Amino acid sequence: MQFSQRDPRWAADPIGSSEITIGKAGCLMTAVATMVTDWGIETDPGRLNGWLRSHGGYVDGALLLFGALAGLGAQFTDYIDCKTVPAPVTRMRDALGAGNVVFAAIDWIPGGTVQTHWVRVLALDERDGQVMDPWQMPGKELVKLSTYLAPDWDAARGIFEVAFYRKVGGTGGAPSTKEPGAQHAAHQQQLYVRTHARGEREP
Ligand SMILES: [Ca+2]
Repeated sequence: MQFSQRDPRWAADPIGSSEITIGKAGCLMTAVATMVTDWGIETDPGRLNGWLRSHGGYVDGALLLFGALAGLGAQFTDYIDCKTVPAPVTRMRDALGAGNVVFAAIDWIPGGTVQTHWVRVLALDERDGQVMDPWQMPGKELVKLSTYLAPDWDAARGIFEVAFYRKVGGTGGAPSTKEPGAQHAAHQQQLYVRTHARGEREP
């Protein structure tokens, strides 16, 4: 499934209880909507936003809680901060191969300060990949990862954060040996997207 955060059906809707719109800053929520849809829940970014609003899915108005999707059949399994280390490309590929879903934060103006923007990774190799980019206009969401890579960057350099999801009750592969322990997982459930607006700068 592909969705654009700028689709006029929901672009002007406020995220959660905030005044920030999906069209401006709803990249991750829109990408998440494609996962939930692919895993059998009939929804779209507008409806998912409403569900999250009424099910504790947002922190501070507009920040998406990674762990909030369990009620829709998507278990948040891990978050990797790779702003200062190479992104775990092999692990991401393995997760995709096992039928899991991977979201990545990229720098939408590649180089310098990171302008965080979330996309869903569909395929990945060392140099490039295919992503579902919610910023693109409706019908144009499938783009190359290299859209967001500076000329001297590979995939490991151009991905700054990664979130992994597994289908609840699905057959998406055996648990990884890198699977976080229970305590770690509980901590991860509290993680949310701190930089929520495309165009905003990191603190
Ligand atoms: Ca930048």
